[in-house]
Amino acid sequence: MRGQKLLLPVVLMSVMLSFSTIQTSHGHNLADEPCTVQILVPGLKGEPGDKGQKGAPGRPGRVGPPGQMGQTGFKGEKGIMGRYGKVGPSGMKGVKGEMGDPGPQGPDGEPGVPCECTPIRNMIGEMDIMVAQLSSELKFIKNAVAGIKETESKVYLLVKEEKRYFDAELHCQTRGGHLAMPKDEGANAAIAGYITAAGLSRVYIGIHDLDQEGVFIYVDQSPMTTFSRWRKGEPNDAYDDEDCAEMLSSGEWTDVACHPTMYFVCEFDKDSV
Ligand SMILES: [Ca+2]
Ligand SMILES: [Ca+2]
Repeated sequence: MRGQKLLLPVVLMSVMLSFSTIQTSHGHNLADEPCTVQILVPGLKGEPGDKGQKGAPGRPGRVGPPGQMGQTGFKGEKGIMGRYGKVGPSGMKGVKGEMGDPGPQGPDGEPGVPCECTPIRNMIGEMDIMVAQLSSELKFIKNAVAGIKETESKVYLLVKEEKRYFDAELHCQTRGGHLAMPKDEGANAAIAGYITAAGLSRVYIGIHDLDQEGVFIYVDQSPMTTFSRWRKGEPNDAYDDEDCAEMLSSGEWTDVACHPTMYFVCEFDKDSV
């Protein structure tokens, strides 16, 4: 650029000098001039040259301003259906429908795995015990319903379960009573009638001499006073092994061993029944 700027004044100077030289040439002889200055004068215009080759395409022009909105054209054809939209919110719960038909039976299941059976066996064992107790209670109630004998103050129950003396007393105690303890003729007769009515010949009653041989007392530890119904020749403590007592259907008593099992009669106070 600097070169171009310097070139312009040089050319102007040359033109001015050329102009003065031309003026001079009209008025004076050039050879007469004492100071000769070599002046460059442009030549005549030459012949037009050949047409040059086509130049490279120019750079793209700047983007023009936006055009005005065109007129509304004809309505286009219907486009293709768009994509489905998002799933909407859940609707209200519908009314319950009617029950369907039962389905077909499913296939058999696979065989089960062995279980930890000990706890289950224990449970079953406990349940067996409970069932046995309930059965016993039920039998007791059946007996009671079948026909309880009673006096003014006592209720007697014939238990048709063969038990040893101690077990028989325990059985009566767990139901709030004792083996029957006839302490007067009325009670003795009631029990005897019960045995006869049941078609039995003997039952345990609550009399023994376990604490002191030959001294019979009632099973509730009360002493035997004036009343007794020993059969003739009894008590005889046969074989030195008869410390308990039974009542025969006649109402008589005999001392017998305590370990044989037989039916028995319980008694309960009416006040506690
Ligand atoms: Ca005895
Ligand atoms: Ca005897």
